[in-house]
Order: sequence, then C-alpha cells, then structure tokens
Amino acid sequence: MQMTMRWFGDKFDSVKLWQIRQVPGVTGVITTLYDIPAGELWPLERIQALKKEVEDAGLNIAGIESVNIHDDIKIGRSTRDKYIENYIRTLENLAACDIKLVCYNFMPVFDWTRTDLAKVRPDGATVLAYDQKVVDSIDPQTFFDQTNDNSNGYVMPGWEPERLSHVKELFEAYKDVDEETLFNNLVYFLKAIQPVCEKHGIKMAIHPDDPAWPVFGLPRIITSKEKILRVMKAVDSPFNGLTFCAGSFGSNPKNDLPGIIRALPGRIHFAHVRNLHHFEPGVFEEAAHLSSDGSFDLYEMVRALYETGFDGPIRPDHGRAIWGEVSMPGYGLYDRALGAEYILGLWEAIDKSEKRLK
Ligand SMILES: [Mn+2]
Repeated sequence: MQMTMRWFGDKFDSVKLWQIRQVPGVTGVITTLYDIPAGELWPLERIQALKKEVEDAGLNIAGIESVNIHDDIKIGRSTRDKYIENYIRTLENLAACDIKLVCYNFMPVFDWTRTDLAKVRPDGATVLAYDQKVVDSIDPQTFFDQTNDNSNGYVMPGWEPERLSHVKELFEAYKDVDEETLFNNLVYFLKAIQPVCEKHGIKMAIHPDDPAWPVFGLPRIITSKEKILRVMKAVDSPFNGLTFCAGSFGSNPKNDLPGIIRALPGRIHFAHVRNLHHFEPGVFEEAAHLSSDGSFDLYEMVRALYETGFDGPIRPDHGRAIWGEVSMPGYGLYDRALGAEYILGLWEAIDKSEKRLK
C-alpha cells in the first residue's frame, strides 16, 4: 500500500507539492493533465514535464486520475474509434514514463454529483453534501451552473466548463443510451485497449458512479458489487480493475463496502478511503474519516484491503474544509492530511497485530 494525495497540477490546485511532501507517510501523488480535454492525445513531453515536477518535489506519480473518456465512446458513436486510438497512444506515452495506473470513470454527462459544496456542520467545518430532493427539483443546466458558481473559483474534476457548456445537447445525445448500451460501450472500449494494457502492464481502474444510482435520468452502471463483477467478468484480465471508492459505493447504504473489497481480490488497483454520514436514503454528507464521525467502519474497510493483499495506492479522497482553508471543494490539504494519518494508523495497527499472531 502506498499513501498518496490527489494533486491537480500547479496551475489548478491550492495545495503545493512541497506541502504534500510534509504529510508523514504520503510518498506520491495521483495527478493528471487537467487542461487536456477528454479525447485528446497526451503529448509525451507534457507527461515527462509533469513527472519531473513531481519527482523534483521528492514524490512520485503513483497513478493518473483521470484520463477522461470522450462522450462519443460512452455514447457509442462511429467517431469513437478515433478517440480510442488517442486513448491508446496516451497510455503508451504514460507507460514510456513508467506510469502504469489509470483511474477513469464511465459516467454520462455529469461526473460526481453533490447538491451542496459547503454544508456547515456543528463544529463549523464545511463539507460536500447530497440531497436527492434537490436533484429532483432542478433542471440539469441550472444544477450545473449552481455547482460551478459555488466552487470557490476552481475548476472541479468532471465539471469542466468547456464540456458542460452544452448540457442540453449532451442530454440529447444520450437519450437512446440505456444501461445495457452503456455497458456494451464500456466493454467495447476495454477490449480495444486491452492489448496495450497487457503489453505495458497498465492497470486500468474504473471509478464507481457517484452517487450510485441514476441522476437526471442518465444511466449508471458501476453502482454495486454485482454490477462491477459483471464488468470484471466481461473483460477478465487483471489489467481491467477497479478504483474502490468508499464514498461512491457507500452513497447507497445497501452496499456492503468490506464485502465489495473482498469480492474483488487482485482486481482493486487503487482505493479512495473516506467516510459519509447518512441521514436518510438519498441524503448524506461527507464526514471526517474517523469511523465515529460517520456511517462507515473505516477499520473494517482497511482490514478488508489488507487481508485481500491490496498493494496499490490509497488516497484519503475528499476532506472537510477546516481551519479556515480555502481550496477546491473537498480538496483542501488539512483534512485530507488528517485522513491520511488515520488510515496509515489503522494500516500499521492491523499489520503489526497480524505479524504478532504469526
Ligand atoms: Mn472517489
């Protein structure tokens, strides 16, 4: 296991590499070329420069989150092969820089969805929160505009204005794409990239849908243990793997998080470990990582990762906004650092007690 933090690049992130370097036990970042639109080729020189920047700061690139998938691939348009070709060449360029973990998602139009980016908790911290009633009462364009207006001026992952400036047209394009079509388009994409993944040892790690049910009538296909297992079986290769995301799967309280981890030994390549507090079905907020602050048992989650031999990067995913920090919502330094230390503490305790028993 390697503890990491997500970093969006110097131009886009309020947090600096030197600050991440000072978080004990955090040895790498999960990063991206944030300014390259989905579907375009990542130039080798840009990846080399990014790698040098991270390594000069005393960290490594543990993986990419994300190389985004062009909507034409998800929709299944005839133009998809051109975008898949770009994707393959991007994977080759990443492999040439020894970067061999790629997180991506297959959500139509909207990436992750929250209805409040700064919900105030009793202690004064603010967190991202979700209320299905708000989503049900609003049209997608208004929702998109509100989300961007409340992002502290940062461009948020999955909410890139150039892509989402045409929400209506995107919805129109997806109108004939149901769950089965989306699943088949995912399998088509995965089969097309398999040869390059196998050749270079690139682990693909699909991120679950967040929240884990359809929003605004758009299909969602990575929402439960059964559904992710179907994707794993459709392309049964270790290079077709999962990003286990506690907050995404856990948005549905029916999902047994340690159970999902234990069902996928060897296929989880990357983990987002955090906590949510559920109020009622469809209404939750992002809690602190500590088990007692939310609805999840972080000990059981980390234990399941440990016992299934997980050896990829973990990141503490989102954090609360605390101590006056202003950042991209969910991506401040302070609370993610607290989360990283807590997860590292759980891991050390489990590791040492296991070894003592032997
Ligand atoms: Mn996640």
